[in-house]
Amino acid sequence: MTKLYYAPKTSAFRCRWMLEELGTEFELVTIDLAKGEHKAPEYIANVHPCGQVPALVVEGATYIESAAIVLFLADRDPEARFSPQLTDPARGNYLQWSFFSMTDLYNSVHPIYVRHFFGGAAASDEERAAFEKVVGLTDDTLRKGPFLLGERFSAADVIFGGVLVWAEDCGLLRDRQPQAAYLARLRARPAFARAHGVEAPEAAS
Ligand SMILES: N[C@@H](CCC(=O)N[C@@H](CS)C(=O)NCC(=O)O)C(=O)O
Repeated sequence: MTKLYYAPKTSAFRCRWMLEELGTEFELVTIDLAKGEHKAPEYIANVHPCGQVPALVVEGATYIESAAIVLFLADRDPEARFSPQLTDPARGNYLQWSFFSMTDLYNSVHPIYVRHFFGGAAASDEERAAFEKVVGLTDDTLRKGPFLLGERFSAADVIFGGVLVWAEDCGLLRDRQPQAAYLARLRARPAFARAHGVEAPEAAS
């Protein structure tokens, strides 16, 4: 059985969302970060060597790195068509937006999101400007939309959307268009809503 080590509001969300999009049967193991369950020696030894979430167990192997997990899951199920295949012309943009999301975009959002999460200061003007510059790179693509690859929803939207959710939560996104409308489209997906559920998915019971 596929197993996801997860905590709400973290990078593990994008993995849970991808699993829900794929309709994969999986066990959700919720790790209580406030209680330090991720720093337990057993967890570090057997699940995540850095004492973090997420970690995914598939067929006895354990994987870390949320975006790699999302891409891996999408590749494993080509019929779901969330991953353009190697010779598909959409493959370049797919990889571009996936990596962009976890590098430049993530770096412009994550420190502010973490501060917000722990009740710290809101984004400074410099931080807002940095976010604006980076997120603006997706303007033309999202204006055409409805998704990063056009009509086709893909795992790149899961990775990008996961970071945009943080940007919205910490007050960086506000109502910026076209990203806010795009995020509303993502939120309307049943799998997104299921991934936000506090209960383990039915499939896991
Ligand atoms: N690059 C990793 C980052 C993982 C990560 O930073 N996880 C955070 C939650 S978003 C965590 O477990 N933090 C607890 C800690 O580092 O002690 C990924 O994308 O999976």
